[in-house]
Amino acid sequence: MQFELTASMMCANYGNLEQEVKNLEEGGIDSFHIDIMDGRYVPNYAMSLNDMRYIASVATKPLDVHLMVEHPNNTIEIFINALRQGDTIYIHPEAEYHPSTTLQKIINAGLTPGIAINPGTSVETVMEMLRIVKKVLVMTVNPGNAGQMFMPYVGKKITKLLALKEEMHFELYWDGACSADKILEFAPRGVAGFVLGTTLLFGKNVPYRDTLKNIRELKF
Ligand code: S6P
Ligand code: MG
Repeated sequence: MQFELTASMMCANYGNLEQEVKNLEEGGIDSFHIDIMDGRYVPNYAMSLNDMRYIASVATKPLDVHLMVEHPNNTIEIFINALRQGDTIYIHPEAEYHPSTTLQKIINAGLTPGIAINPGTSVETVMEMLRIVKKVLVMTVNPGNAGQMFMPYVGKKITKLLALKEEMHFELYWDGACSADKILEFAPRGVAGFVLGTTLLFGKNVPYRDTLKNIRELKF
C-alpha cells in the first residue's frame, strides 16, 4: 500500500535537530511537517521561522509548512522565499480575508498549494478552494497542540472529501493523533499521507527507523 509519512517536527528533540533530521531521513521519512503558529490564530507558538530555515538547510526531503497564523497573506513571501520547488504551504482559509489570493501567490512561486481544514470547518465552506489546491490537510484534532485526542466526527468529512478528490484534483492528508489503526483504516480508502507526532513516532525511545518500518509493513 502506497502512502506518505511526514514527521511533525514540533515534536522533535531540539537538543540535536540535525541528528533528528538525519535519523528520520535514514529511517525512510517522506517529508517534514513544520507547524508555524502566531499565538493568535491558535493559542500556541510551536516552531519558529529559524527552525524551518534550519530544517530546510539540512533536509533532503521536502517540507510541508502548516501555517496556523492570521492573515498569512501579510507574511507569505517570507515562507515562499525560504522554500523550494516540491515544498508545500498549507494555509487555513478561515484565517484569511481572501484565501484564494494567498494560494495564488504560492502557486505563482512554484510551490505546492494546500489548505488545512479544522475539525469544525465544513467541506462546503472551502469547496471552491478545493479546485485550486493540490493538497488538503484534514485536521483530526483542533489546531495548536500535539498530543491531543482524535475527533471521531471528522470521519464523515473525510468520506466527503475522498469522494471529491478525483474530480477536483487534490490529495488528502491526515494531521492529528495519527495511530497505526487510523493508517490501517484510512490509507486503503485513499488518504495519501499521514503526519506522525507523539502518538506514533516521537518520544517513544524506539528508533525512527523501526517505527517507520513497522508502519510500512502493516498488514492491510
Ligand atoms: C497541531 C499540529 C499537528 C501536530 C501533530 C502532532 O496543531 O498541526 O501537526 O503537531 O498532530 O501529532 P500527535 O500525534 O502528537 O497528535
Ligand atoms: Mg500540523
